[in-house]
Amino acid sequence: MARRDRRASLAYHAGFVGSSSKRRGKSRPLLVISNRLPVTLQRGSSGLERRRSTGGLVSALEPVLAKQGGTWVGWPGMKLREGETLSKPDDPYQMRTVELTDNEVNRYYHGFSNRTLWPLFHCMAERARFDRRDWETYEEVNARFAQAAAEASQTNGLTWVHDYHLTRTPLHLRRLRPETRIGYFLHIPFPPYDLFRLLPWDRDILRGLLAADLIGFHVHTYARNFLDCVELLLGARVDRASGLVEHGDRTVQVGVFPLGIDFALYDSQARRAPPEPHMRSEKIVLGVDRLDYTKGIPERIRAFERLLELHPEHREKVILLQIAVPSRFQVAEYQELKREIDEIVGRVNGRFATATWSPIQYLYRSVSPERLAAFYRDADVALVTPLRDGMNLVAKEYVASQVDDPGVLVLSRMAGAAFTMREALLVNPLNLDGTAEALHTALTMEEPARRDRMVALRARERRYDIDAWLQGFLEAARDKHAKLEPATDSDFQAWLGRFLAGHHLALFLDYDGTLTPLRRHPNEANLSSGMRKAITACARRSDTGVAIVSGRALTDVTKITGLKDLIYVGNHGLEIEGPELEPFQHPDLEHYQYRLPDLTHALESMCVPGAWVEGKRGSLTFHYREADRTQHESLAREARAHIQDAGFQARDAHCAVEARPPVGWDKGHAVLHVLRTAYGPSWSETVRTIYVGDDETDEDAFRVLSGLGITFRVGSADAPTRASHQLPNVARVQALLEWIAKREE
Ligand code: GDG
Repeated sequence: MARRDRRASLAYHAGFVGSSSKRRGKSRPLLVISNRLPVTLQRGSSGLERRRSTGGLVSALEPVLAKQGGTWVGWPGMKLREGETLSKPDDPYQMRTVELTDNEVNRYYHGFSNRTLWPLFHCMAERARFDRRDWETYEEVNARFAQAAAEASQTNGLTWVHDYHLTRTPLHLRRLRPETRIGYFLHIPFPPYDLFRLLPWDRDILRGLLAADLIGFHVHTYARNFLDCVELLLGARVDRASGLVEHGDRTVQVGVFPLGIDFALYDSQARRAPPEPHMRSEKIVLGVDRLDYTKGIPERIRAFERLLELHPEHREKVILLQIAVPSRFQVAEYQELKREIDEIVGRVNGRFATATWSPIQYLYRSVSPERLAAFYRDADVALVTPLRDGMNLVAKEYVASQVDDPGVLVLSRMAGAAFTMREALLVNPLNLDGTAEALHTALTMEEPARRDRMVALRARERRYDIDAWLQGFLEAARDKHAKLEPATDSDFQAWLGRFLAGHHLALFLDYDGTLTPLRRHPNEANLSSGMRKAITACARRSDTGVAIVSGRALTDVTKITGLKDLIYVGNHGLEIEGPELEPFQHPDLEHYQYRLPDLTHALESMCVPGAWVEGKRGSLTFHYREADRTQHESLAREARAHIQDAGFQARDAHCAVEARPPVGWDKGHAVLHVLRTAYGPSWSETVRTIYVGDDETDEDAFRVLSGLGITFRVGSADAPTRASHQLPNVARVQALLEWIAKREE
């Protein structure tokens, strides 16, 4: 075999990012977070015993950390007793445990991870269970992983979060360590938009992931699905060519990094492994999987049965050796699957077995790496037929182990591996006849043809091995300059062109944080001349009405904006004024005005330097932006308590707490009031509505306009929002207004 043949090239790696396959330079310590640690603990007679965990993620990452060093944060699989530790002095990297209660294991791991995300992400929606309590526990546990990582994190290294169990961890970590570099890699498929949106927490998962700086997938299809979801569900701007997402005020990279294996290790293990006594004179078709319904084991056995029906010449000459490693046995479906496989194996063996031959050998256990190496090396065919699989490492390990007479790989086209392993015989795992025929082709293929295919497969896997994957990801993660070009007129045209065509526009604009950046003191937040011009140009159009909507008192927002002929909404909607509009004042405002002095007094008495009270008619805001950061939380807590004691509603704003009369009237009510009074009760038929705002209080307007208008949330996109679109900053708001002002009549 042309073992040193490096000519076979692979354009595939030139994905969105991470196209390099250069060897690693100076290595930095890594912080890896995954659900499971690479070792699983068992308590035996001699105390704690460590076993290597089985599964693709550990196979991929263990060699990386073993060579590079660093810290691995994860769950050890059981509860440790007082004084017990997992680590040993000669471990090449540190392990830090996250402990879980039985309830958490049930709801976070068996529940949300394995009964919700796992089936849904593998496009098996009918198997997915949606349970709010599972989700809540998942959220809590994800936050705990982030906390453990923050405690362990090195200052200069990358924190690398792995897999579907921890989709919310990047967001929790970002809150704890705003400046840290976060990478995320998903080991399973990412489903298409139409399936993903079945998840009641779809947006939360996306926001959780987008808190990372770099999000990696195995293949382009998954990355494309993810970008579709981000665009359609979060209204974020995406650039598919460069794999960039504008998520609020941050740019996130999305990359394709097909995982490779430690090729040299599998190659050398195969050369060293002693012959396996299980291997007999018959040809061997090998299957190796965790026992999982995604792996297509029943279908595989039926396809093998079909081979024996269609091509009886293989009877007594071939056996299927299926190794199935026990997995997730607490989940009922896995027990059911185990029963189903037992039955099919029994039936097929019963149907075809002779005195000296049984067609299927089924090992329901894990085998040692040495034995696995021998099985891989000596199998004539590897039958790898998952119904869906993120990548599938077994296919790659088999190829790396073909050091003698080359075998043939029969591979499901539904595995991520099929995107690159083109020289395998690719099959549809649900088409039993097709798989049986491919198996027949594999078993009867002449040696030169087998060799040609295997040479190409091996060359690619040797070149794009685990080191290349690691290097590609780390290089991309270090790139701090990836930035999406700001939104342009063509983006605005795409979002709004058809929506606005031929209609009058009611444009609602929040003031602070939307039309001006937030300043130390509200008095300093003046409109720039460019913004002033843009608003004026919008208002000048006969088909556009502009309203400024603010939490400031009406007189204050009118004065600081200083533009005539606009509608002004002050005090979060409690006061409204505008040309040709009957002035509005909420009837309860007077009543609450009399209750303000006591509250003002109470809040002023707790003002430390940098904190102050802004009085308004019937409401007030307690500001603490300029106070020492360490005091922020306690100031907010104390202010909320005072506000509630005084009978007002407390709402958090940017470094401020607002005291609002509890009258069930907010910016959303005010927007509807303006629309109805200015445009009549059928306003939704004649007017198009756009609302642009940056904070929590604007969510009330986003909520009432959902389905009725187009809404933009400005700034950070980490908090949940009802807005249909995102804008990163005030400059883009201005660009949007400029486009609105000059749009076609
Ligand atoms: C997830 C994704 C993706 C299996 N049986 C034994 C054994 N194994 C090892 C194999 C291989 C690993 O387990 C299985 O990896 P896969 O990739 O096939 O599948 P998942 O566990 O589902 O992994 C998958 C992977 O993550 C990585 O991103 O490829 O798509 O689902 O390494 O060798 N190892 C030993 N004895 C066994 O009996 N020693």
